[in-house]
Amino acid sequence: MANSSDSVGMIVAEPEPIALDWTKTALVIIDMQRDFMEPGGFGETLGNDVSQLARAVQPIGSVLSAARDAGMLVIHTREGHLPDLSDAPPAKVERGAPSLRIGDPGPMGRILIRGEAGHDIIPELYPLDSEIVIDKPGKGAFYATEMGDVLQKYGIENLLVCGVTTEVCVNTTVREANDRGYRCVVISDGCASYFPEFHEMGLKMIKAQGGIFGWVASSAAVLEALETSKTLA
Ligand code: TIU
Repeated sequence: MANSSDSVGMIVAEPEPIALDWTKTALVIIDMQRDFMEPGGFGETLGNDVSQLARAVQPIGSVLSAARDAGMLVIHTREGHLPDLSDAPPAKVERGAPSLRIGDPGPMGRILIRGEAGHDIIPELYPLDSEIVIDKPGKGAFYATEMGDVLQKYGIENLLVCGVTTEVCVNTTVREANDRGYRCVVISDGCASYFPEFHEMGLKMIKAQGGIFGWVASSAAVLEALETSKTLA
């Protein structure tokens, strides 16, 4: 991002196109962890078909690669809890009838516990040492984390948001971010849900009413905007 002339991109989005200054934009990748993506993790203990989420990996990978090339701030989040569960509300741990509860030993280590294999990000999207990783105990990336301080420190005003799941951690994070004044562009094919219909409705909820929580754009549209602003430089 050498020149100011290459720092603004126009993304074809819904409900309307949006111009973003890339120097004030972060790519936020939500919870692309083995616990949600692979058999034997938290997602599967809740009764979900984890294969539903695989479709988001390639689109996220392509945007991640372009963001790295552009020098954009990249933030990865991970949902999980301390080994002593002191940050896990009983109301969350005791919820429902999962096959294993948060903290129980599973095939990828203790379910949804920081430091365990299942808590880690999938190899395809693994963070570089230079990238920021936010550990969060809740569904939203702002609650009980340093997210707000990090965005302020880097002068970020816009978020490109992707990850899993569309209607849970992606939506919660976008709602938190929207209330804090960030423009959120959600990457439609870079998100996925265990329930395809919730994915569709989760995206619709964001872009309805003139973009009540933000914008929705495809990974191709984001890549095109990045590429076009580079060639205009
Ligand atoms: N269960 C489900 O759909 N999602 C979560 O519990 N966490 C995230 O979305 N990351």
